[in-house]
Amino acid sequence: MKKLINKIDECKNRDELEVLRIAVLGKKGELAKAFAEMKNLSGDEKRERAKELNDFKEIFSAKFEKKEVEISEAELDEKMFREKIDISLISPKNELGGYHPVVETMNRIIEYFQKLNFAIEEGNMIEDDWHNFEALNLPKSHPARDMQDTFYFNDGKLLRTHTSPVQIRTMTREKPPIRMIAPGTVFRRDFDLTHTPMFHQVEGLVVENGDIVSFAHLKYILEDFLKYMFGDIKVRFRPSFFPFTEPSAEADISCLFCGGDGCRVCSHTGWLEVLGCGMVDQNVFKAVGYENVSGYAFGLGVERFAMLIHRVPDLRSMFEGDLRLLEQFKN
Ligand code: 2U9
Repeated sequence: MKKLINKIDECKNRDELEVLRIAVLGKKGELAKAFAEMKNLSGDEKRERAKELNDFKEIFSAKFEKKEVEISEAELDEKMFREKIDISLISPKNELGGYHPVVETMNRIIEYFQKLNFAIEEGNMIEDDWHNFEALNLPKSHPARDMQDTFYFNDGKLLRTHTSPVQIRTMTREKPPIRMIAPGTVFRRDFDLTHTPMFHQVEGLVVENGDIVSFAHLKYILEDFLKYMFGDIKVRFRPSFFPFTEPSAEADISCLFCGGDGCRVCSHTGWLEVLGCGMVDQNVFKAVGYENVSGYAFGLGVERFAMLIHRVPDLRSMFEGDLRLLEQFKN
């Protein structure tokens, strides 16, 4: 029986220990057998043997329990070691994205006007004929209204061709003074080297009661804005025409590529056209029910700004999502 006690030390894990427990203390185990064999002994011998066996059971059990704890602890240690997390390992590189150049440019434009207290109005991409054309003094005969130039839905609604309907809605909702910009997506049936069917605009509108807003205000703000966007450049205003402004002008900046000497990009003029503007046509004010007011408005294409700022030559690269381009704009 002593040998059985030594066998406890030979057990290397829980399973071996359990096998031993059943072999010794189990119903058909060594101890049960030894007790059964006692029936042939005489009274005194029986008592002595019973004490011997009970002592054995106590010693065996005590040692067995101790071993059980030892094995549990060893197993836990081993598990902890096996499942250890090495917090000193260098983690895989986490690639961060960045703003698309169009978004980044849009944000920079918004930032300029926000500092001057212009409100930002978004409006809807689906518009009706009145807000997109009629109220903006675009006659029924105007080519922009043609199916060739505008995306129409079957119910007569359309995808806005500029963000101007946002200004119309703001004016019909609010009274002057108004100082706002409308940044957003616009749609035109145009697709070639310099036009895409979807692009982004920022338009601005300032309206005051009475005859106090002049072309000088418009010139001052836009020149300051263009210098903020493009840095150290010259700005010039050329007479132009838009149905919704009178008088109208286009603003040019000195060519970013040749500094004004003339190159292929500026068609050897030394100037790049960057935005349109003008005093809001009184017919537009009439359409929204404004009387005795004055105001100026302007509009620009965000993709064109982004291309000029980043010296990207091809408009289509703004829409392709090519990582070789985009990865240069990571933060
Ligand atoms: C209202 C009154 C007037 C917005 C204006 C332009 C001139 C202009 C073009 C720039 C490049 C469109 O993206 S582009 O093709 N825009 O030249 N936009 S004045 O005039 C308004 C707008 C709303 C109520």
